Amino acid sequence: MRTEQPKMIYLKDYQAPEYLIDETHLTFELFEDHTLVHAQLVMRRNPERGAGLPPLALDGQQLELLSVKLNDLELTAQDYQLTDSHLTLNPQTEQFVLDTSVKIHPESNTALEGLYKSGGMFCTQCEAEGFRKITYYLDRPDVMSTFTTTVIGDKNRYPILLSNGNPVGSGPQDDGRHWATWEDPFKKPAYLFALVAGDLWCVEDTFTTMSQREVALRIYVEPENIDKCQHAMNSLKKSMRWDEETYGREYDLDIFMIVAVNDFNMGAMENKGLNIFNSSAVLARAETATDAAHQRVEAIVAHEYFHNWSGNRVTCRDWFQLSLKEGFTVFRDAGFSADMNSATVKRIQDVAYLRTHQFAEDAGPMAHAVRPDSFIEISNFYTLTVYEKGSEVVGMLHTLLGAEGFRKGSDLYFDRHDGQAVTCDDFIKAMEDANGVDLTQFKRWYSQAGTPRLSVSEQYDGASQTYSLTFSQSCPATPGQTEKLPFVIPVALGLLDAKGKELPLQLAGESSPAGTSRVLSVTESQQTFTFTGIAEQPLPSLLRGFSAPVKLHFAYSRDQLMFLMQHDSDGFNRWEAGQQLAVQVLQDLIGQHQRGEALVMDQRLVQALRSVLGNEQLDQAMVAEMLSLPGEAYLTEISDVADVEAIHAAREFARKQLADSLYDALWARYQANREVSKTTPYVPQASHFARRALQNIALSYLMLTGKPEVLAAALEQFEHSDNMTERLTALAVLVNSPFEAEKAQALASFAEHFKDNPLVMDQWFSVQAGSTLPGGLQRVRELMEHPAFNIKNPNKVRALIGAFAGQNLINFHAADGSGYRFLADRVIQLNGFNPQIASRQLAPLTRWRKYDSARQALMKAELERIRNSGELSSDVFEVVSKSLA
Ligand code: B3K
Ligand code: ZN
Repeated sequence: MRTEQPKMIYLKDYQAPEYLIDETHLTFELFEDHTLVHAQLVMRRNPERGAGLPPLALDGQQLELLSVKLNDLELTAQDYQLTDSHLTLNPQTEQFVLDTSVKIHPESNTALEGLYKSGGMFCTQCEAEGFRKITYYLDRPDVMSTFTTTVIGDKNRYPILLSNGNPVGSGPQDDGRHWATWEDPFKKPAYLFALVAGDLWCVEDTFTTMSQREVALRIYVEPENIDKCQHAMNSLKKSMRWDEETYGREYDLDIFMIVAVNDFNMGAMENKGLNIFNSSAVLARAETATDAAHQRVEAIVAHEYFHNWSGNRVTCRDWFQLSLKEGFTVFRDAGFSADMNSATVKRIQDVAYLRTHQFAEDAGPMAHAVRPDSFIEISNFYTLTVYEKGSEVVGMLHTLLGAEGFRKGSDLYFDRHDGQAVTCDDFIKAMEDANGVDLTQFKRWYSQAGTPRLSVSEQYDGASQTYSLTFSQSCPATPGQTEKLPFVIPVALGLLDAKGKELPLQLAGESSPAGTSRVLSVTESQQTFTFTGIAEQPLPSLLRGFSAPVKLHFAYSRDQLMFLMQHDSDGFNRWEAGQQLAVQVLQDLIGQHQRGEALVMDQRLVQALRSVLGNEQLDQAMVAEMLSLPGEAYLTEISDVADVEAIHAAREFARKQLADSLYDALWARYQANREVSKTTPYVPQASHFARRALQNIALSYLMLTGKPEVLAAALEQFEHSDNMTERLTALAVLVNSPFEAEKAQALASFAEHFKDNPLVMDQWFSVQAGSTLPGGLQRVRELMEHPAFNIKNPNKVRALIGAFAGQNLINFHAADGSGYRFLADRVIQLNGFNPQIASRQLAPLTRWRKYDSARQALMKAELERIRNSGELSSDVFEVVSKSLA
């Protein structure tokens, strides 16, 4: 908790550190009621900062200082200053050795930052600024040191003692305790430090790198989870190979370890050689984890592994540069997932997520640039903008430079900056130098917040056989940024003739056509491109593969969208045409609902989806994606004022219409796929994911008809599936159905069967929290009393409270404000023990400007109540104060 008003920190104030740390030697003595940390730091004046020996201010929070020695001489209280955030002393020489001993309390650390206990295990989370809760240090990423770590603990409780690097020694002590020493030869910032101690089992494997070095691979888990590690291990080996083949990056240490912990604030952490994971991002097997969970494990294992180069070997100079490692690493893991599964489906899912959630962030009070220029609490900046939009920015470079040019740039970046802490500008500079291009204007993507709008108009001239596209770009004001300069927007496009064939693309001034799909670079506020040799009025397929994170506007008719759905050679754009058609149709229905009219749906949507459903050639995962209507959150994001009831009513009406009209086709595909599922053993691979995705979306439509044969099918799937993907969907459709007896029975039997598996119980909570039937808040309140719920566990908070506020819009936005009050109460409660989770859960309330004036007033009142609720963490303080500003 803070004692004074939190301060804003600015990028423009960055200065290199006054002192450097070359070596860090740590000893941890673990006890049940405290831990002792002895640190020996080999330090020197930073030559970059010139002559003189200014005071040395070490970061440190919640530490009880026991002793300080400078060059072996014990200091007394007159020799240093101690505040609740710093230890300041005066070095006498350019080089010196500093020894400190502190006492800390991991056993009562509920914020899950620094050293803490999860169940019976000690673990750490230091990014971004958690290391200062372990020992006094220069806790900033541009201070890089080698580390030697000795851990001492009770042999029975903590048979496994781990830290970063390679193991160099271990042994028993006389007192029933034992020790282990680890040495990490690669210089790293303190945020990559990790320690684990516990009673853990491990799954072992090896990987031979491209230069034929053998690396030991270990995944450590609590004994009961030892049967759920194979998928993560397979994912790890695939990631290691892929990074060698795609980026030329080889692993460096002799051992790579992953540890699964149950209490973790986010997905996982890339600590050098010792990744610590939320158990939800490691454990997966057919019976307990869905296909989506399997894919998430694969992606997160890859992401954290890829950080070994993009983040660890080359790290960030300061936290404003966070996207340097995160945006790039998300881009890398997306490429990996695309290669392992269906690339088009991966792109569709990423874009749907970005447009729903990142665009909303970019339009709200917390909007910030990919490289922010100020923050109060860095923990609040692990955002969709830094991660997902940051990845889109790297993706645009890939589009503009081409795969080969991009690889030249990444090679140069890694070679030039290995072992350094650098900036986004350094990354761009490497791309420029490797390709001989000037990316000055492109860099605006790093500094300007907000989602650009790109409007496109066309002009066809039959006489000269020319076709022109005029692009106009603009970007809305965001907090602290009113004027925006034009971005570089890569627009991948094609032109279709009346038969759906792609036309050769030749721009005015070019001597011959260059392909049928190409990338235009839009760099001005308004810019026209003219194609020649166009014999008939074409239909443009714009922004293929979503080549830039913008809101595209082109006045497509519904018939044109149906045409693109059928004929576009770009799979992403076929899906996108269907989404745009659905948006238009849903917006009609929303209007009708608002005017109190009877709802009448444009049957072209039915017709379009009928043909998708009948297309046996199409990848079944694509069919499933195309059958999914835009979500309520996306419909909210694209509304000026979101009418929660109208959006929900319109979408549910459309779903029911589709279910009734397409019943036979849905039923046929459902049954065909369920038959295959019944007789095929579960394999986590794309073709199986695709079959189950179509089967499950078909079931959720079919259930809306309320027919007895569908209820029977749902019950059969629920009872007899051998995997969680089918079982959980069956449970979800029952939970959202009017069949009260069957629902109650299914929920009870599921809970009885899985009561000892916390990750499965999280899914049980989420399915109920997401039910849009009336009475949602009451159900959530009751579930908070369930023995499997625990508000101290972040996964439980996300599964119940997060799912309710983020996914159950009709219940959360109840007109009486009860949902808002409930969430504010939880935020106030969480603020008291886990500020990071409190601040994350706040997000739905920050979007108050999207709603009608009555809801705005209710949401603001809750934000004000939080603001006045007593002592706020800097995390919650920043979000609340920016939201109300
Ligand atoms: N780098 C970590 C995130 C740390 C979050 C700190 N509040 C996980 C990741 O992006 O790989
Ligand atoms: Zn990351």
